[in-house]
Amino acid sequence: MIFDILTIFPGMFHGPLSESIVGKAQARGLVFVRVHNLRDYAVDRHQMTDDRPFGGGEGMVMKPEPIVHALEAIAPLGPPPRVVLLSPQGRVFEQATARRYSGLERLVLICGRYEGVDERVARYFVDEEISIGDFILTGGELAAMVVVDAVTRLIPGVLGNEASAEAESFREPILEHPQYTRPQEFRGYRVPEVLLSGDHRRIARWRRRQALLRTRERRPDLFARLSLSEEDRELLSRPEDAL
Ligand code: JA5
Repeated sequence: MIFDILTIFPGMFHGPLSESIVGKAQARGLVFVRVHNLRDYAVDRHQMTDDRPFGGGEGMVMKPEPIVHALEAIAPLGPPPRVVLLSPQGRVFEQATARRYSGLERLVLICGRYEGVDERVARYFVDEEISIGDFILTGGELAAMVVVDAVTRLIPGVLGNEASAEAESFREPILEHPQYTRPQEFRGYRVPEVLLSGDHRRIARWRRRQALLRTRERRPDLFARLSLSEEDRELLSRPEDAL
């Protein structure tokens, strides 16, 4: 998988994508992340990548020429890519999007800055516009890194467990139960007794109840769509010590 990233801040990518799983995937030749400086494709002698908005208003807009020249320059450097623009105006990126991208040979990620990108780029030179969530960043760079990370871990061979990435798509949309490890007591806080009991049926029921409770509390949107079994309803209606 080849990622081509278009940005005016190429330095932002050097640390995060050389570390951890993405770094290892690059070292193993499973993914290639190439970062291109949009300033190198600017058309004027000041290498301007932004300009004032037609119609007036606050801030600056990214000029179309550097982006489109960069797209044309990198086009021959691999198979035909899918071209994605990161912006707060995009459709929300979710796990299904990551799964779809992981099947591609090549993805171009354009990082917007300032108040936005000239709309002609979004309309005529981009395949899709995506957002990583309902919050505003100072630019698309961190969002592009999120996309690279989420997609890379789904590429066969990267995690070493092909089956687990596949299994994620069939998993129930519910939050995970809480996890604990040693020591049994930390600063006076004890691990729930049930997890030390060795009673695997009881542990499974406790975990299911915790997962349901925290999903109801933290993600009512997910909880509303769960189809609860008879046992689930019973777990939720029962006090914890009656499990
Ligand atoms: C670009 C001044 O979620 C994806 C995002 C891309 C992007 C965001 S959030 N903000 C900006 C930006 O803000 O240029």
